[in-house]
Amino acid sequence: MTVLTREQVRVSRRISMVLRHRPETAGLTLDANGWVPVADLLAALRLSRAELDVIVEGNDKSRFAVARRDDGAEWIRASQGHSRRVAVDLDLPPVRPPAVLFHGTPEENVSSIRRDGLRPRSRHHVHLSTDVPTALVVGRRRSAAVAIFEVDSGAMNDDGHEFYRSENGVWLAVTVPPQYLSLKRTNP
Ligand code: HQG
Repeated sequence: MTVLTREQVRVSRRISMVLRHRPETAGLTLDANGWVPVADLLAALRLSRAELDVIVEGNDKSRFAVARRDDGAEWIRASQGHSRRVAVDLDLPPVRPPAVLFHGTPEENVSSIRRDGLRPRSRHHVHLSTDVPTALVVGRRRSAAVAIFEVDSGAMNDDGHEFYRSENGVWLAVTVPPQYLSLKRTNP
């Protein structure tokens, strides 16, 4: 995997913004499952195919997926993270999750999460990590003081709550009710 330059990271962020949150700012419309033709994205963002390929392949979290359709046309979408304001159904099958998953969040959210559980907020899903280091990275995007919740995903799934796994390995659930959450550690 190549490390992206600062300019490529900037373009990658712009692609995330367009494919997850605001396609209309690039004059694009996502299909029902979040895909747009690669050719349309390239034209809208004035990118070359080679530039896009570097960004898709060098992206640190494989945020974008490219798929070829029967007619040969290639389409691209963000694998997860869409805003609720964008009507996208990723059409992922429910999958049995690992026994536990983790969620990193700023400490200031702890009491509210203990009371209400994890909510998707502005996105379609709550995002969960398979390990504590990844959850710490997610939490640190927002605060230096991070709390880690452990999710009893096995029990939650046994009780009928569905889980999905995005193409880039992020675990997704619609909500996590408080009874499945335990605070793992604060300020590690
Ligand atoms: C919090 C990035 C108070 C939640 C990451 C989080 C991830 C509550 C924030 C992906 C709450 C929402 C998603 C409640 C949830 N009370 N706070 N009841 N329920 N929260 O950004 O998980 O780099 O929508 O803990 O790596 O931080 O963009 O979710 O702090 O995978 O690809 O509300 O985004 O991926 O924030 O991050 P977000 P997230 P990318």
